[in-house]
Amino acid sequence: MLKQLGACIVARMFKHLPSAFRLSVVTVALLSAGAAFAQLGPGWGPGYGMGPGMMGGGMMGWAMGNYPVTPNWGGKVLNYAEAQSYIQYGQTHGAADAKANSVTFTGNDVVINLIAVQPGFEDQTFELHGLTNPTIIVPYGANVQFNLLNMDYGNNMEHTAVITRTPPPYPYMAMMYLGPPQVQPMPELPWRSDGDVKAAQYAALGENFIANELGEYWYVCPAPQHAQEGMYGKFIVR
Ligand SMILES: [Cu+2]
Repeated sequence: MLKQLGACIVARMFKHLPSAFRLSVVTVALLSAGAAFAQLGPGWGPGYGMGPGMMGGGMMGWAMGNYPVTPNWGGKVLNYAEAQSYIQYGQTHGAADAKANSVTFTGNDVVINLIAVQPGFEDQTFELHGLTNPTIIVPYGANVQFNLLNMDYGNNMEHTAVITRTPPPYPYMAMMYLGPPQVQPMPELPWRSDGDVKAAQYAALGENFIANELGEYWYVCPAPQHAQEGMYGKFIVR
């Protein structure tokens, strides 16, 4: 199991994020230790936190309803310029290999600025470094800041990512099939506020863990039908 970190490490990792994104990170629970639950950062409203009901991989908290991002949605809201800054930051961290469709990280501190359905890319995909659903490779023992920005638009276009040992293919209701997640799952991120990408606001979240178990995982969007349609990529700790 990938070990999740406490608040002090999360705070330390904030320095790697664009300033607009820093407050969005969820201070996650020590899942493997069964420890006390998440402290939620400023601006977190009820209903979007991670409660004891989700302990042990329960996925009951997923159905948040259909909604575009609003300033009060419970996570971080980025404007278009901030979203671009987030993407660019992601493209300057990790080494992309387009041929292998992979992004390899080195060092102890890894920041992954993943995007759900970046404009110009296909529906039901993740992007990083301009690659679609790339294999993400992190070193064993690294502190991983795993961020997600949802740039998709439209009803039922909430997305999130869970890290699991369960390989594809995934059924329509992937969430019922994935088993306990390796990292405490983030809530679903609502779709952007506007069809116009430059006028829109975007939902962003992040979580933090230590990649303290070698092996092959998958990052998967558990929203109904998304993983079935290919919204996943490989995640390797080596
Ligand atoms: Cu999705």
